[in-house]
This record gives sequence, structure tokens and C-alpha cells, in this order.
Amino acid sequence: MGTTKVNPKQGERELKKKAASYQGLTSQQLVDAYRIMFASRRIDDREILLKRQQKIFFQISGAGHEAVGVGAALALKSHYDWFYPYYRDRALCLGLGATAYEMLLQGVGAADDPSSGGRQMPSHWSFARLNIVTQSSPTGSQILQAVGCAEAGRYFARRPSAAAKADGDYRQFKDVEFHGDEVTYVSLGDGTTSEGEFWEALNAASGRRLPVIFCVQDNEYAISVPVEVQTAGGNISRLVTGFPNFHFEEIDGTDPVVAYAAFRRAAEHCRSGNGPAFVHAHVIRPYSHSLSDDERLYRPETERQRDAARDPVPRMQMFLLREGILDEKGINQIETEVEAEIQSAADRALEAAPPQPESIYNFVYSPDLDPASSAFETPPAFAAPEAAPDGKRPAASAPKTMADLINATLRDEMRRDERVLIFGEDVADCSREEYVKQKLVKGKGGVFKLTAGLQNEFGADRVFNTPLAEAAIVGRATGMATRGLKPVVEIQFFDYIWPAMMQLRDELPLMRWRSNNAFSSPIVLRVAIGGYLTGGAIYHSQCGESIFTHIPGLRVVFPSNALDAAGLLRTAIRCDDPVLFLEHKRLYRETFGRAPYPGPNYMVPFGKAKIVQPGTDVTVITYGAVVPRALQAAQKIEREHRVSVELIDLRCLNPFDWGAIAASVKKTNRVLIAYEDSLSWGYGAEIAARIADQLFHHLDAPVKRVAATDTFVAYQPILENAILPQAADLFRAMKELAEF
Ligand SMILES: Cc1ncc(C[n+]2csc(CCOP(=O)(O)OP(=O)(O)O)c2C)c(N)n1
Ligand SMILES: [Mg+2]
Repeated sequence: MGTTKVNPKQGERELKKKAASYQGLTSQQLVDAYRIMFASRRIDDREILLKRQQKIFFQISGAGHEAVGVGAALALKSHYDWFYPYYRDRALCLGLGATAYEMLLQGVGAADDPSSGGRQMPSHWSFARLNIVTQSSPTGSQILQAVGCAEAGRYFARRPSAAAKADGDYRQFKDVEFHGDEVTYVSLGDGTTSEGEFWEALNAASGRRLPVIFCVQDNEYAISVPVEVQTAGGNISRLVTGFPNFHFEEIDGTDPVVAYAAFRRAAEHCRSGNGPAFVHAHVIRPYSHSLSDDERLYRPETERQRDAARDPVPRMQMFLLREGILDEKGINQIETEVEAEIQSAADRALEAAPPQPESIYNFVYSPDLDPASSAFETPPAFAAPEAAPDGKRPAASAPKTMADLINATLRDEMRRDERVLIFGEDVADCSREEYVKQKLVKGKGGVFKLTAGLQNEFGADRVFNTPLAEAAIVGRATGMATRGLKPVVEIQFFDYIWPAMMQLRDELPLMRWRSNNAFSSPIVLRVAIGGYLTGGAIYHSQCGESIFTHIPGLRVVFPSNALDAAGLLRTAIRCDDPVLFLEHKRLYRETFGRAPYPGPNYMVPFGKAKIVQPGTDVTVITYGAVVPRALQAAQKIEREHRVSVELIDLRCLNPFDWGAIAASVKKTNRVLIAYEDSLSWGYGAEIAARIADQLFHHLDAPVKRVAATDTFVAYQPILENAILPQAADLFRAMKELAEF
């Protein structure tokens, strides 16, 4: 933006006298603030025009919110602090250094749109060079990520060595920058405070004293729903004041000087390490919710006029004139310059090249590190793991359970990479560390003991319990990984993954694609899954992996034995994509599939199936806890009917090994797909469809599936047996296929 100088007739000395009432802002800063506010409003106006001319495809304005944004931009530091703004934060982004041209590139969906390359709507800000992190559209899903971002800054400040670059894994592509006194800004509307994730975020930030500034921009409406319907009592400030460690501000958000002062105090509180801050800014919304909304349908004229009288743009103009900072000529000059800049920005943006259709597949996954490549294929080196601090060392050749080897892999990777940290429900040994230090207790380390001993070895800042809040676990991990950490977090039971579904469907797997590779969040999410538990019942037995393999951008792994679990988990941790790592509870301590410790570098690449046993008559494709059941059935049918079954364990569900499937079906011409999830719309449906499509001429029998019934899993073991696929069901299907 240009640089109109303050009214030269007004001496600096006189202005200095008034500095106190400007909260320390110089007259030049006030002029610049007005320029940004005016530009923000005029870019909205230009977009509205372009939308009406059908030259852009969406518009949502920051009108009425300009003063908060410019106040925050003046108080915070661009490319130093971190920002999770929402769609009304146009003035904030301009204040931090984004340009009108960049915003209009977003509007037309240009290839060079720096926010997303034409993938995300305009006003969904993302500017990597300014630490403005890619935004989605679900209201409030940025808040937990902002908490994670702040946690990462604090972590690196405590452990600067963790920020070091390293070759050969995701760290090669994840540069870390941090400042010991950085803050993270996150904003949201008044309606969005009704979301559960908002409260989870306040709780986490408060409990951990994190330097997050929560900015609620209260325009009293969420589309047509007024604030008293959203918020009990109609004022969010009254509800949040019980959270400890916070600094609270409730301000007139239409005055940039007031906003600046509030953000200065908030930032000071955060930078000093006292905890988070909450800025509740009362603003207006003069342009309806968006271009698709007409607020005259639900707001009377009197109310709209009352708001208009508080419009921050004309108010700021009047302020500058009244204070003698600018005269009319000065105001006109600014406005002329801004109009000219927007005109030229719009002209250029309308000429900008659109993205190529072929580019749609770019950045679904990391372009730098392919976890299916041979770089992730390392042989096992069977030996005893390095002794834990307690000195216990298992015998080198002793077969270990899947639980043991997952624990050993986590330990090895935490030793190798200081960026790895673990959190979730009950994963720590003991949150009240003094109990362990005083040797009063041994510690828990997970409801299945998979993380046992890790807090004791690596400390409570690397392994810790969280509140019981699944969205927070995933959202915070996503924010941390954006900054370069490698959270390996746990969802205690697959049945309870659903509170995190917004984060898992709309956020985590999209960070890279949505931002056109400007951001990424390669976390590992370990989840205990599955049934066959005898009494696990409806809510401790669920599968549902196909819901996640349906999400582009998310790797899904499902090992059936100890060795694969170790090798695949290591690949998951070192890789550059987010991974859902499904661990079957029934297999944790099974005799089937035990293996000696394969060493600290054993890796299995993703998307490579394992031929559990070769065969010639029938192909069985499966994974997870069905593998041992299918093997049992295969051995029986070989014994009793001389049918030779080729048993394929997929191990990894996305990517999956189509090559191994095709080769086997071409050989046997008969195929059964078996999985533990309920039959219809399950993972096997996709495989069956592909076989039908691409291998039709190789089939001598219909493609068959064996899976659970289309019910949930019941408690009574008789019912559980009837519901889940058993070896006898697999045997029957194999026989039918062989005889077809
Ligand atoms: C989770 C979710 N539910 C619904 C919507 C649709 N929606 C978009 S904006 C909005 C209202 C938001 O109101 P508020 O938080 O007050 O912000 P404002 O737009 O008023 O600034 C709604 C319901 C959405 N984007 N995300
Ligand atoms: Mg609102």
C-alpha cells in the first residue's frame, strides 16, 4: 500500500501530546491503519461487483470487522507470530502484508493464488510467508490447531535441538522456525463459540498456559441466528471468565485504537508466559452474512441503522479529520491511491492463468517422500532392544507380541527423533509425576499398556495425558505437525474416534492439498480397533476402516502381526503424510504373529501386501484379525479337500497393493475378500469392484465377500460369534468358490 504522510500542517510535537490517547500509536500508524481498513472494504466491494459479473464465484466480506483486524495486525508481528484467522479477517491479512492482488487471485481461482492455487474459496486465508495457516470452511475447526501451533512453539523453545534438520525422513522437508515469545492468534465469530471444539481449545490452552490469543468477533449474528440464541445469556465474555490463566478483554471492536491497545495487553500477557488471552470484540456486519444472504429478511431497518452508525471505516475517517491528523485532501489522496491499486490488482487478477485440470492430483500426498518406495524397505536386524532405563532387556530371540513391538518402535523413534511426542487419553505413565519419582506407583502407559514406560524415559513434555476430548487430540496434533513436530497420538478406542471426525475428514488430510503444498501435517494417529473380544459389545468392537480409506490424503495401515506392526509404524512415523495406524486389540497379545525385536531401523513400505501362504486354487484377500482366521480355514481346506489357497494380507489399506491382488487372481481365477467390518459398503466393495472392472476375463467364479453382518457387534458371545466372520464362514466360502 502507498504511504500518504500525515497532515504536514499538524506538527509532530502537538501529535505527541495526543499519543497517550492514541495508545502509543503514531499518527503515521493511524493513517496506515485507515488505509488498510479502507482498502479492505473496497476489496470487498470490488469482489461483490466481480461476483455479480460472474467473474468470481464466491464472496464473503470482512465489512464491519476491519478495526479489530488492523488493531491486531499493529499489535502482533508478521512472520513471527502465527495466525489462524477466519473469513472476516481481510483487514488483518492486509495489515500483516497480504496484497489486494493476492486476494483477487484467490477470487478468480488462479493457478498463482498463493492461498490454495484455486482450490479453496476466497477469504479463506493462507499465506505461508506471513505464518497465516491454511483455512477451511467448517466454523471453528481452526481453533484446536491454533492451540497445537502454540504448543509447538513452546516445545521448540524448551528443546531447540529438536528443531534441527535431519535427512532421510519427513524432517528433511519440514523446516522449523520459532521464537521463544511468539503468540498464536486465532479468531472466530460469536456463533462459532457454540462449537464444542471452541471449549476444548479454551480448556487445553488454559490448562497448559499456552500463548494463544482467542479473538471472538461478535457481530451478534451467525447468518440469521442472533447471539442470544447461540450463547446462554447473550454474552460469551460472561461464560468464559472462569478459565484460569487467561487475560480477558471485552472491547468496542469498531475502534482500531481500542483494539490495538487490547491486543497489545493480550500479547504482553501471552509473551510473558502467563497463559492465553481472550479478546471479545463487538463489531458490526453491514453486508449481510455473505452474498447469498439478505439480512433484511430477519433484521429490521432500525437495527441495521443502529449498526451503520458504528461503521468502523467512516468512523476512522472522522477520527483522523477530527484529530487533525489528515485533512480532506489527505483522505482523498489515500482513497484515490487505494482505488487505483485495487483496479490494477483486479485487472491483473482477471488476466491470471487458471490452474491446469491435470494438477488436481498434486499434493494429495507429499511430493517429496513416497512411503511406498524402496527407501522404506529395510531388513530386520533381530537383536535385543536397547535396555530401558529400568535395565530390563528381553532375550534377543524371544518372540514378542504386537503390543511389545509397537512399544519398542515408539521408544526407538522417540530416541531417534526429538520431534516425536505422544499424547492422548491415559497414554502417560502417571500425570502426577511425583508419584513415580517417589516410587509410590509404577505408572500405567495406556489402557492397553502400549505406551508404558515412555513418559518415564522421555519426560512429561514428550509423553502426556490430555483431557478426554478426541477432537482436541487430533486438532492439536495437526497444529503441532504444521510447525514440524511429529505427534504420534492415540485414540483409545476406534469406537470413540467420531468426536474427532471433523478434524479427520475436513482438516488433517487436507492441509497439504488445500494449501497447494504450502502446509502439511504428517501426524500418526494410533487407534485400537476391532472385535473378537468376547464381551466387547457395540462400543468396544467397531471397525469402519473404509470410512477413512475414503478420505483422500490419509494413509491407512492395518497390520496383522507383530513384525509388520513394528515395520509399518516406523514407516508411518518417518513418512511425510498423515497416517491412521489401526491396531487390532485382539492381536495385541495373540500368540499368532509374534516375532523377535527387528531392530531400530526395520521398516515395511506402505502398499505392499504380504503373501501369508502361496496357493493355486483360490485367492483370499484380507487383513487385520481376519488373517489368522483365514489361515486356519485355508489350512483346514487344504487338509480336508486339497484346495490350495493363496492368502494375501494387505497390511496397508491406503495405498493398497493392487499388483499383488491382480497377480494372484490371474493365477487362481477365484477370489474371496474377507474383512471384519460389516459387509455392505465395506472395504471389500472397492476391491471387488476393481476386480470386476479390470480382471473380469480372468475370473472363473463370482467375486465373493465374507464379512460381519450388517449390524453392530453384540455383547453376548453367542451373538458376537454370529455377527463377526469366523473361520467356519471363511472355510465355507472358500469351498463354494473352489467348487464353482
Ligand atoms: C461447522 C459448520 N456449520 C455450519 C456452517 C455454515 N456457516 C457458515 S458461517 C456460519 C455462521 C457463523 O457465524 P459466526 O460464528 O457468528 O461468524 P460470522 O459469520 O457472524 O462472522 C454458518 C452457520 C459452517 N461453515 N460450519
Ligand atoms: Mg457472528
